[in-house]
Amino acid sequence: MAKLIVGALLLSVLTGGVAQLDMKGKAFIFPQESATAYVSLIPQVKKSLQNFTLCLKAFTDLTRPYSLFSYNTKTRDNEILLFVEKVGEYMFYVGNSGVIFKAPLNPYAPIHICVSWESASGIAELWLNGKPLGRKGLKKGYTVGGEAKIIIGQEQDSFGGRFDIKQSFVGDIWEVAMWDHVVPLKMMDDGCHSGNLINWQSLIFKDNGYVVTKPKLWD
Ligand SMILES: *[C@@H]1O[C@H](CO)[C@@H](O)[C@H](O)[C@H]1NC(C)=O
Ligand SMILES: [Ca+2]
Repeated sequence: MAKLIVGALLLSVLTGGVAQLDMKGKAFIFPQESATAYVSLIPQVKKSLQNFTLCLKAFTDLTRPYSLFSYNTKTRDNEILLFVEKVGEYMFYVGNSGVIFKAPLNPYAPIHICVSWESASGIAELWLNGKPLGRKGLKKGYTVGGEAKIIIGQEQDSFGGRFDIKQSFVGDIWEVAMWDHVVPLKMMDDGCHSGNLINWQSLIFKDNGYVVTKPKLWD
């Protein structure tokens, strides 16, 4: 009973169409190319980051560039960005610096992508579909700002806006998770939903424009 009351309070406190839902088994569909459809993800805790891990699953048949995950602060564009430049080329940005990870071409299959970054060494490690694509270094010693807008479906060039239709995502995204530490990516084979910053099973988000939630098509 006490739990129910707390739940009701929580729902009423979340304003402006923000929802907190268990998205297990579900996916966001971005069904049409647009500069208006996106989902804002709200982290469970706001904090600056010296280390983080980010995982998500996606399916698209786009061959032009598109954004998978866009994290901006008020002062810094591309604070964290996962961006596909072209089929098989994954750009990963921290603090507006980017490195590229190249994957074997396999264009029309769902992807499970995980990336971790550690400030102390600057090392970024990216895994695609359970296989490492190597390690690169960027922004050694940097701290990622905590007051962020986190957006999937569009790529931000300002704080929560300036979207480019030609970088929009069209397709499905599901099981987004983010941690404030480096998680060994070998462990991420399946079930990567419960990050302590973004937790797919207790997702705090707001969808905007033409975004549809449906049962996921792929594991
Ligand atoms: C980040 O990771 C390093 C180890 O690489 C650790 O020493 C440091 O305390 C971590 N920072 C935070 C804020 O957790
Ligand atoms: Ca940008």
